[in-house]
Amino acid sequence: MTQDELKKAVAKAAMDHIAPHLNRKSVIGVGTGSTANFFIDFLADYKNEFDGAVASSEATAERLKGHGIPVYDLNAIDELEYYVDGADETNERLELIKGGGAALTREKIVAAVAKTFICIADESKKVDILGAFPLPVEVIPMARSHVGREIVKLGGDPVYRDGVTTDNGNIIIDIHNMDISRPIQVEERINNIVGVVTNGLFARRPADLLLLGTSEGVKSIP
Ligand code: ABF
Repeated sequence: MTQDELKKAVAKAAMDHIAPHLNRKSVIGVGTGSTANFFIDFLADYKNEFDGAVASSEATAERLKGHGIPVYDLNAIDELEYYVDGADETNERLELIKGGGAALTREKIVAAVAKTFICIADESKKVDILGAFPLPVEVIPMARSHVGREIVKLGGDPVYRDGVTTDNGNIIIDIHNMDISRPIQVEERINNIVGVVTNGLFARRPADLLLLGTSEGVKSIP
C-alpha cells in the first residue's frame, strides 16, 4: 500500500470509531495535515448526523466549510468528545511530535479540551524514541534570538523555519538533534523559555488512541 492509502485507511478507521457515537449536538475537533484531510472527507458523509466542528487551523476550517460542515470557535463549545488529528512522530506511549504543518498551538489547545484524542498515522510515524523529526516550537517573533540561545543551552540545534508565519502571527523554530528520551521533561523545559508560545511535544497530554496504518491493516493502540 502507498503512504496515502495507509493515511486514508486510518482516517476511515477513525470515522468508523466515532460514527456510532455521533448525535445532532456533537461537535468534533479536527486536526491539520494530509491524514486529517482524508478524515475531513469521510466526516463530510456524516454531516447531517452531527452539529459541526472545531478546526485546529485556518486551512482545516476552509476544508470543513467547503464540505458544508459548520465550524465553531472553540470558546463557543462546552464539550468536545473527540479530537482527530495526525502526527509527525509517535512512540509506544502515544507521546507525539506535532507541528510540521505549523499548527501546533491550536492543535494543542483543541487536544487539551477534547475528552478523547484519536491520533491517525501511517506506520512511518512510529518510532522508539522521539526526535528524528525536528521538534517545532512556536515563538513570538521578537524572542527569536533569545529562544534560539536557550535551546542551544538545552542541547538542541535551533533552525528558523524561513518564510513561515503561523495562524497566530508567530514564527517557528525547529529543534534538531535534541535528546527527547524524557519527553514530558523536555516539553516542560522548552515551554518555560520566555517567548515560547508552545512546542510540538504532546507528552503531558498524549493521544488516547492511536490508529496506525500498516501493510497488515490498521492497528489500534492501546
Ligand atoms: C498535523 O499534520 C501536524 O501536527 C503534523 O505536523 C502533521 C502531520 O501531517 P500529515 O498527516 O500530512 O503527515 O497533524
